[in-house]
Order: sequence, then C-alpha cells, then structure tokens
Amino acid sequence: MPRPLYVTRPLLPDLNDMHALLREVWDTRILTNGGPLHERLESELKSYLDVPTAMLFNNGTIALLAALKLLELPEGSEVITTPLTFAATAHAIHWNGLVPVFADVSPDTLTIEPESVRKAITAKTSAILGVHVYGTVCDLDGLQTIADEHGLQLIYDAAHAFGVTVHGKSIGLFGNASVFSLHATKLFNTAEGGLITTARAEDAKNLYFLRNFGIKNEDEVVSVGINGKMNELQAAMGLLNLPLVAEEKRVRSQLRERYQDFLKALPGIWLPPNQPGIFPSEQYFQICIDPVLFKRSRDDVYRSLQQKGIFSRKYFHPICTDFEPYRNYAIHSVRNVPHVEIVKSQVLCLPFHGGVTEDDIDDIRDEFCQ
Ligand code: T4K
Repeated sequence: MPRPLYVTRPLLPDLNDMHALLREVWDTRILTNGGPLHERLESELKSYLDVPTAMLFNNGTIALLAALKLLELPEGSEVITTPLTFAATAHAIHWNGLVPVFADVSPDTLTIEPESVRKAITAKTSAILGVHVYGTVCDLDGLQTIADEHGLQLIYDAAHAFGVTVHGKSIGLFGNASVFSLHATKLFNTAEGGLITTARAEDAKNLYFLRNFGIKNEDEVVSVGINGKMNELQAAMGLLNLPLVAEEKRVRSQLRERYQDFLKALPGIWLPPNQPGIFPSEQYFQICIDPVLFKRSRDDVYRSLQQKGIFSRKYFHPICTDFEPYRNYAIHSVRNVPHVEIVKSQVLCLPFHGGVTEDDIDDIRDEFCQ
C-alpha cells in the first residue's frame, strides 16, 4: 500500500518526453522571457479553454495580483470576497492597496453567497472577487446581477476550476477576468504557474505589460508591471501535462462516485453539490462532517486517517478572518452566525487523484463506516 497518501498528487509527464523537450531548451538557451515553449503552451491553453485571452504567469498569486491591477480599482477601495479560500486570495487584494471585505458562503455550495455580498457593499466597494472554491462554480448570475446593479467589477479566483464549463461555456469567460493556479497541487500543473483568462481580446496587451515590468520595447516602459513571467522549464511541464489531464479527470470522476457511494448514506455527512450543466474540474473532493449527527468530529476523522498514513486536508481552515492580518475583519452575512464559522470546523478534503488505490478506498470507507 503506497503510504503516505496525500490529498493530491501532481501529474508528471514521462521523463523521456521531458528530456526530449528540454533538449530544445538546451539547444536554444532561451530559458524565459516568452520563449518558444511558453508561446506554444499559451496558444494551446487559449484553444483548450476556448477563450480569446489566456496569459501565462509564474504562479497563481502573481496572476491574481496582476488581474486585480488590470481592473484599475481606486486605491483603498473595498473588494468583497469569501473567507473560505486560500490565503493568496485575500493577500492579493491587500498587496494591491485595496481592502478585503469578507462575505459569508452559501450552505449549499460553500461559495460566496450573493445575498451576503449585498450586506457587505458600501460606498467604497469597487469589486467582487468570487472563488470557485474546490472547483464548485459560484452563483455566476447572482454575482453578476449585483455587480451590474452597483457598478462593480467582478473577478474570479478560478484556481480550482481549470477546464470547467458552464452549459458548454468556458468558466474563464465569466466576469472581468478569471485567475487559475497551475501549481503542483492542481489538476493541470506546471510545477508553479498561473493563468489569467478574459473574454476580451484587448486585455492581452495590458496583461502582457503587467507580467513583464510594463516594458513595451527597449526604450519604453508603459505601466507598473511586475515580473510575472513563466519560464521555459515550467512551460515544458505544461505542454507535456496538458494531454494527460483528460485521463486524470476520468479516474478522479470514478473516485468521486466511489466516495459518494458509501458517504451518501451516512448521517451528518455533507457532500459536494451536483451542479447541473457544469463540466467539473475534479480538483478536490470536499465533505463536511457534522459532529452531532455523525457522532464524530472532523478533527477526529482527520487524525485517525493520519494514523493510517492518509493525509486529508482541512482546506480552508483556518479561514481568512482567523489569520493574524484579518483578525478584526467582520464576516458580512444574512445570518446571525455566519455559516462559514460553522463549516470551517467541519470541512475535510479527502485524497483525490489517480494514485488512490482500492486498498486506500477500503481504508477510507472503514474509517467512515465503523
Ligand atoms: N487561490 C486559491 C483558491 C488557491 O487555492 C491558491 C493556491 C491560490 C489562489 C494561489 O495559487 P498559487 O500561487 O499557489 O499558484 C497548496 C498550494 O501550495 C497552493 O497552490 C494551493 N492553492 C493550496 C490549496 O494548496 P499547501 O500549503 O496545502 O501545500 P502542501 O505543500 O501542503 O501540499 C499539499 C499536498 O500535496 C502535500 O501534502 C503533498 C502534495 N504535494 C504537494 C506538492 C507541493 C505533492 O505531492 N507534490 C508537491 O510538489 O498549499
């Protein structure tokens, strides 16, 4: 039994294929700054995701910073987001000189809840940053309606939503921009990497400047850009991993069914929502454990699995408002007690990747069905 078993396992290309592709890099000695492999990957991703603009970055966090910068939000203005996310989401807002404001999550999806967003709007609000957390798609219509009503920009952290479509339309086309992470822990990875997509072809030019110091040519710097460039080694990983994504998704989708088969009958276990019309990302398999109904706590299950070498994760506990920098920030909610405050001690992501074996599934089933 291969243990430890982690929550995720990166896709890796065949080492001989990687060697052959790296030969090209060694031959040209072009290592970064928009090399040929980078250009190929960017163009492949544009078609794969069916978007007019797809711009590679060196990681998802820098891509988030750049996407927020693209919106040219007034300094010090407020951006409403979810506290149930990775630290990078809130930090990217803060690093842009903006103020993160937190709104509660929907009990059905655990994504940011439009009615709670309404509660968080002030005269200083400039944007909403939705997160398709675990790959669950946000209430796209609900958020867009609010954004339109209040003249706000809408941006998505799609770190977990690579390849998702909504009634056939790429998730990367919603809102003003979508940001993907291509980190090792993501379904499609370039070891470290990020991607911004938008529905507007004209955004590519500004994003190009934002990721390359604002350099237009040898004599001109036209905007306050950063070093957001993906290098050729990352791009090589991406080119070879992209064709492997479909098979990994197929295996994960079977694993999802196996988990659901034994979990759905158990009292106190919340399962990921089934979202009609949505082609899923298969990024995470998140559940919530109600300690009263299930008669065991999330932390108890987490520790017990760990003793068997199975490393589930409590994503995203602690939530952003538990972090030192955001400790005094409110969570705006339609409830007296925000749902996220309850769910943060219940959520657990089970191992979800092509390396999970039958024995692993048996051990996880035994853990839940004692
Ligand atoms: N927005 C959202 C919603 C995000 O979730 C993230 C990143 C971002 C933005 C920012 O994107 P990036 O700047 O990272 O591209 C991991 C990742 O580092 C992070 O990318 C990811 N979200 C977050 C959810 O998970 P940790 O601290 O949980 O990583 P770590 O090292 O504990 O890895 C988890 C497990 O994965 C390990 O137990 C073993 C396995 N693993 C990990 C790595 C790095 C491997 O098997 N191989 C590996 O190379 O943050």
